[in-house]
Amino acid sequence: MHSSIHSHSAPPSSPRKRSFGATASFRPSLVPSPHLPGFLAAFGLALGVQAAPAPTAPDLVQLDPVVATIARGSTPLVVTADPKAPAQPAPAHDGADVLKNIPGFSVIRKGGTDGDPVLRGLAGSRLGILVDGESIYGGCGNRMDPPTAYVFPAAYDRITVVKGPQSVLHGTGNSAGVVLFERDTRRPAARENSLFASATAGSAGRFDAAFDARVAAPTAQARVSATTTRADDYSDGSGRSVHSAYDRWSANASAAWTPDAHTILEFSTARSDGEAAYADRLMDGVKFARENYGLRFTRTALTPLLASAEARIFSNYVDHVMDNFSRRTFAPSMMMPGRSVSNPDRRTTGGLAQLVLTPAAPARVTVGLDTQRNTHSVRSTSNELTAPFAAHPRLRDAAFRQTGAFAESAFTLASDQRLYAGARLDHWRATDERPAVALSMMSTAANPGAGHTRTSDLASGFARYERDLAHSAATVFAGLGRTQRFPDYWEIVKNESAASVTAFGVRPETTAQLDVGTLYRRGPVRFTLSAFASQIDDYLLVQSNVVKTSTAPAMPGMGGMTTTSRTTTITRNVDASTWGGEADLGLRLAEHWNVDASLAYVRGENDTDSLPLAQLPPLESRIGLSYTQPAWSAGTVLRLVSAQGRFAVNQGNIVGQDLGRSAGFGTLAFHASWRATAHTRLSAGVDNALDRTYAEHISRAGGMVPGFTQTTRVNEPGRFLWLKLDVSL
Ligand SMILES: [Cu+2]
Repeated sequence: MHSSIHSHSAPPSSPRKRSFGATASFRPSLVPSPHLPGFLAAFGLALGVQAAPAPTAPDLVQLDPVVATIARGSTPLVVTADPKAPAQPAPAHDGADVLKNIPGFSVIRKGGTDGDPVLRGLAGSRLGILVDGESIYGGCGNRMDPPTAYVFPAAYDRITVVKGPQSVLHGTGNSAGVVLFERDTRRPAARENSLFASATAGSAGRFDAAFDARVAAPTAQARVSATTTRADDYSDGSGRSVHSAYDRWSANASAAWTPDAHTILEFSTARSDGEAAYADRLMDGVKFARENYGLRFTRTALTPLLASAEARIFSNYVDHVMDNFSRRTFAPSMMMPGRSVSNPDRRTTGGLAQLVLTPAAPARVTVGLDTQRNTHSVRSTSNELTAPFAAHPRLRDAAFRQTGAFAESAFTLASDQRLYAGARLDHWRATDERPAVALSMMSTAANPGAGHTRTSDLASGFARYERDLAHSAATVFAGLGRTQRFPDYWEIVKNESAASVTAFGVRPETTAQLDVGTLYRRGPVRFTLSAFASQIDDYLLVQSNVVKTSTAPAMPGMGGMTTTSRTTTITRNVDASTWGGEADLGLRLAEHWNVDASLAYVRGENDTDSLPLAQLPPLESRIGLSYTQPAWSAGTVLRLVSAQGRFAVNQGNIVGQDLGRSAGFGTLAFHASWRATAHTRLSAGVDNALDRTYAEHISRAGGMVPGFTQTTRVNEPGRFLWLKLDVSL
């Protein structure tokens, strides 16, 4: 539907074009080239400026009657997707949901929303999430709010996934890869207005509405978007209700000044909030408020040597409240005898400055500096009736600061050969501001590391070679990358270590990875293969249900000792290795018939413990068959997931730990779409058409929620019907 996305995924008409495509995918807004108007139109900001004279029609016209079911790679290690398009499973309501149909991704389910995305078995901070180029770190110590919980897909123009440690432009520590949720700012040649609106209704009280309006003139433009999404508790395939209802909304506004074809100054702001039930724990989220401001400046075509300059600053504030009574029947428990509330918050601010240099025709070099700092605080109560949480002061528990310098270059060695290389250095600093460590809701211990500051200097880099074969019908690539990741808040502040009540001292994680693959595109066949093998030194393993015993005098001043034991969750460094890959195939069988198929696999070892690496999804494949006419389409998708017999109970990551073996399953889905007019599209689908009862291997264990049946894992929805209407003017 967006011309931008089509021009990006269309077969490159020349190897040179493709080389720029690959580079641009890594930092789209920095690729000025007068030879590539089509490509430039694909990417906002600087590109839009550059391409200003070429495109005359607004982006948001001509809706394709196609339902996205399996997103595929367009250039080596890069997958792009259209977040506004109808998709199966049901149109996504948050940032994790929208990544589900990209091979290699899986989601750790906790309830109806706010799942944690996982790429190649790596979760949490190993998968970078940038929203309009900005970092957002959630506030919840129990990981109710991954960054994707603050993403409302319909508000964005494009999702780009860069797999592997094969770029240094998007921050540090992204060992699995990085996901970019982006909006375009393009300077139009004349006044133009556009509007995108959509409404989705589905089973279990699902209702979404979204609009995205833009008023643009050559020198200035403004854009406003808003989204809302809600759902009641869904039922699994056996008709058991799952505590999963949610209600979320977002609003974005931006204004840009484009005094000439080479300059953009843009201010943007966002607000969002929500509530969500969690089926896997004792509390629900009653507030997920985000407040955002961003400012960016881009100037292109400065001198023959300096292709562009960009600077941006941002602020993200997240205020989260969770409790055990607002969205469920209050039931006193050992862990929480009273009405408990926790109110963490986090402020993340940061900035970026970078230059794109073109020292010689076949080389382009991006150099820059980026920085972010975030502070986290929390206040809580174990009895809201007698000591309301809001009456407590917010107590800061941790502060993080990162400053990095990076350089990444693209060389065209010959018309069919390219070399990419990059390096970055990061300085990290974290301060532990907790005077005491909470051992449970009811007890604390003095923090032996109170007030301590730790620092690390981390080095990352990569090199990749790409070559076109068979007159550009095929591309093969191989890259070596290394990335170092500083431990995150959950790893060093939330958890204990084996020997102490704090894990503040654990070592950073170092990943070395080989990425190889191929893309093939000729006639009716499209095929991509990405394979990887990695060695992860000091992998930050999170282990739950660790029993710690302590001995203390039975009574002060009296004789005798008592031994008490408690269970806790610790972070520890292990050495690990993983390998696997993704393959996808698109085949045009006949004029209107298409087959799409994908396969994703990852296997990993915890070499220190001689155990399988935990929280790895099993082998998964999807096969889709669709029939497409210009005005309508229909199709079916079969998803097959094998059993997972490789697990390590109680081991995992900051989101979840292994529960044991899981069964394989298959689900069948159907979809249809009709383009009623050039500007109106109606799509519908049924997911899990056979009403199977199943759970993803990596999903969280079902919790004890009053009025609900406890299940081993949080089950996926049963049969789910949805209907979506899009209008683009
Ligand atoms: Cu929470």
